[in-house]
Amino acid sequence: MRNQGWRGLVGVALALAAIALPVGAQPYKSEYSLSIVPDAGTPWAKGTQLWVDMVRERTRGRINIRLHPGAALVGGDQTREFTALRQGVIDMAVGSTINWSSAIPEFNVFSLPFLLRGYRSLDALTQGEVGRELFRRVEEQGVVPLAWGENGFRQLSNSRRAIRTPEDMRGLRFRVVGSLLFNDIFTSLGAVPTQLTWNEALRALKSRSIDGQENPITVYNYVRLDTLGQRYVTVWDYVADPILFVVNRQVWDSWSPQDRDIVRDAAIEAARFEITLAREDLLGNGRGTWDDLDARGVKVTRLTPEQRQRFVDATRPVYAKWKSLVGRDLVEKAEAAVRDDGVAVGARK
Ligand code: X2X
Repeated sequence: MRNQGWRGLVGVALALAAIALPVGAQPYKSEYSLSIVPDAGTPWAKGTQLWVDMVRERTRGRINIRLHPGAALVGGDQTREFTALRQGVIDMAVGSTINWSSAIPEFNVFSLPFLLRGYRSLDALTQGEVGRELFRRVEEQGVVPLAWGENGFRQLSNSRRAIRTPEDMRGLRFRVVGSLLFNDIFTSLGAVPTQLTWNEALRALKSRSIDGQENPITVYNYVRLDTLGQRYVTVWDYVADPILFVVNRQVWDSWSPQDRDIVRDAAIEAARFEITLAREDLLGNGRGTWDDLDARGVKVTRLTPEQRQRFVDATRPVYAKWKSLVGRDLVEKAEAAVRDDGVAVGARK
C-alpha cells in the first residue's frame, strides 16, 4: 500500500513537471560548471568571472555558474577540455585555441609562426570570415560559440640568456602545449620542446628542469615567472591565442530563449572587457607592464625587424607543412585578411 502511495505521488510530480517544461527540455541545473586554465588575476580569468557574475545577476540566479580554474575538471589536462565540454562533462568554458586545437585542428591557424602582424590582424581573423568559419566548426561539434576573447601575443622567456637569434635558442628546453605544431616550431629553431600542461609547466619551471616557456606577458606577470628564474624575455609576437566563450549544446537548449539572450549578450560584453584588459599593458596596480619588468631586473629583448626576419625564415618550412595540415583554404583566407588589415610589427606598442 505504502509503495503504491509513493508511486502515485511520483506520478503526480512527473505530470506536473511535464506541464511546466516544454517537450524535450531538460530542467535547469542548480549549478553549471565552467572550466578555464589560468588562475584568477589574469585578464582571461577576470573576463570569465565578469561573465559568470553578469549571468547570475541578470537571470536572478536561474543560471548559477561555478568557475573551475586550472582545468581541474579534466585533471589539469587542458588539451582534453574541449572534448569534455562536447561530451557534457563540462557545461561551459572559456578556452584557448591552442588547447582546443587537439579537437579542432583548424584552430592552429592562430599558431602558424609569424602569420599575425599586430592586433588589427588578429581582429581581422576573429571578426572576419576566418572567425565565422571557426565558429561553424565549433558548432558542428555540439558546442555553442558566443564570443571571442584573447589570451594574447605570446612572448618567450627563459632562465639562461637573452635571445636575439635562433642560435641563442640552441639546446634550451622549452615547455610548449597544444598541437605538435609547437614542437615543430621550437625544433626548427634548434631548441628542445617538451609538451606539458600549464600546471606541470609551473612545477618544471620551479624545479628548473626546463629552461623556458612562452606565454602572453599578462600570464608571465600574474604568476611572476621572474621569481622562478625566468629573467630573460624576448618580445617576438610569433603567435597569439584567442579564447572562446562557449556553452555545451544540450545545456544551451535547456535554457529559455530569454536566458540564452542574456548569456550571449553577457559573453559579448565580458569578452570585450577581457580583450581591453589583455591589451592594456598595465599591471593590476596601474604600473606599466614593461617598465615594471625593467624595474624588477628582467632583461627584455625587443627584436629589430632584421632579427625577427631570421626567426621567420627559420620557421618557414614549418609554416608550409602546417598550412596544409590546418587547411589551405582557411590559411589563405587568413593570409588575405592579414594582408588587408595588418599593421607593421611593433606598431601596436
Ligand atoms: O598553458 C598555457 O600556456 C596557457 C595558460 O597560455 C594556455 O592555456 C594556452
